[in-house]
Amino acid sequence: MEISEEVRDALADGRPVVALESTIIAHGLPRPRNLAVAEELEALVRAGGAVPATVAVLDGVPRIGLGKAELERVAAEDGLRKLGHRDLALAVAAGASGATTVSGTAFLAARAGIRVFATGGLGGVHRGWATTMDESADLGLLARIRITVVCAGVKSILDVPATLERLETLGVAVAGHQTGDFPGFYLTRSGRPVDWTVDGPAEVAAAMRAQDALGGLDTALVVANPVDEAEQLDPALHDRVLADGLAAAERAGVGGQAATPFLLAYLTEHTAGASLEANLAAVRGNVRLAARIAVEWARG
Ligand code: PSU
Ligand code: MN
Repeated sequence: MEISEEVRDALADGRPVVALESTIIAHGLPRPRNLAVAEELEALVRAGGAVPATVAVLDGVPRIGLGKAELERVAAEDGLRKLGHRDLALAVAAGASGATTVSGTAFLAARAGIRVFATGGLGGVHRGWATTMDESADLGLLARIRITVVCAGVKSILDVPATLERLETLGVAVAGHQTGDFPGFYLTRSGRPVDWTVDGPAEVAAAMRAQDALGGLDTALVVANPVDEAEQLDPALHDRVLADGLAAAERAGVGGQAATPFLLAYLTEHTAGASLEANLAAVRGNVRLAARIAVEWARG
C-alpha cells in the first residue's frame, strides 16, 4: 500500500492522524456535493490539529492519504467499486479502483499504524436479517482490529437493537460520547441505552491506553457521538420515509452491497434533502471529535 508523504511523516513523528473512509463519498452522498464534503471533512481534521488520511484503492494500489486529484477521482469516477476488507486482495490483484467501507478503511488504516478513524454511521444487521442474513462486514472486522471509530452509532436503516447485540457478542467496546443513549445516526437517540459513557477526548484516549496496557484486546473501540438535536432529522419524518424506503427496496429486489446506498439515497430524495443534512451534520461532528481524540492520543 502507498501511504502519502504527509501521513507517513505525521505517523513517524507521532503526530495526530485521523483516517476517513471513501465509500461515504463515492456511494453514500450525491454528486457533485460529495467532493465538497470530502474536502470539507479533510479541512475539519486539519482545523482540529490532525492530519487527514482518506483511504481508497486506486488502480490496484491501496492509498492512505489522497491528493487533490485522487480525491476528485473518488468523488467523480464512474464504476468505482465498494470495497470491504474481503475485497482488498481481489481489487489489488485486478488493478481495480474502489472506495473503502468502514471495514476496508479500518483494516488498511490499522495496517498503516493509524489508531483513530471517523465515519458517519457503522454498518450492521439489516432489518429482515432472519430471511436475508444481511449483516455488514463492518462488524466482523471491528471485532478483530484495534482502532477507535468515531461514529453517530449505526445507520438507522438497520436493526439497531440486533446490531448492538452483535457488537456485544463480538466483543466490540461501545461508549456514548457525553450521552447514555446510543445515537441513531440521522437521529440524536436510537431509543437504546449504552453501558458506558465517556466525557471527552481525554477519557477516550485513557481507555485506548488502558486497552493497550491490558494487551490482547485487538478489537475496536466505538465512540458513539450523537448529532445535535437541532440538526437531527425529524423523527416522525424519518420513521415514515424509512418504512416507505424499506418497502421500495423489497419491491425492487435490492440486496447485497446495493442495499445501504439505495436506502440512503431514498431517504435523501423523499425528505427533500433533510436526511442528507442530518447525515452531514453527524459526520462533521464525528470528524471534529476524532481529531480531538487523535490529538489527545498523540500526547502519549
Ligand atoms: N456512513 C455514512 N454513509 C455511508 C456509510 C457510512 O454516513 O455510506 C457506508 C460505510 O462505508 C459503511 C457502509 O461501511 O456504508 C456499510 O455498507 P454495508 O451495509 O453494505 O456493509
Ligand atoms: Mn450487506
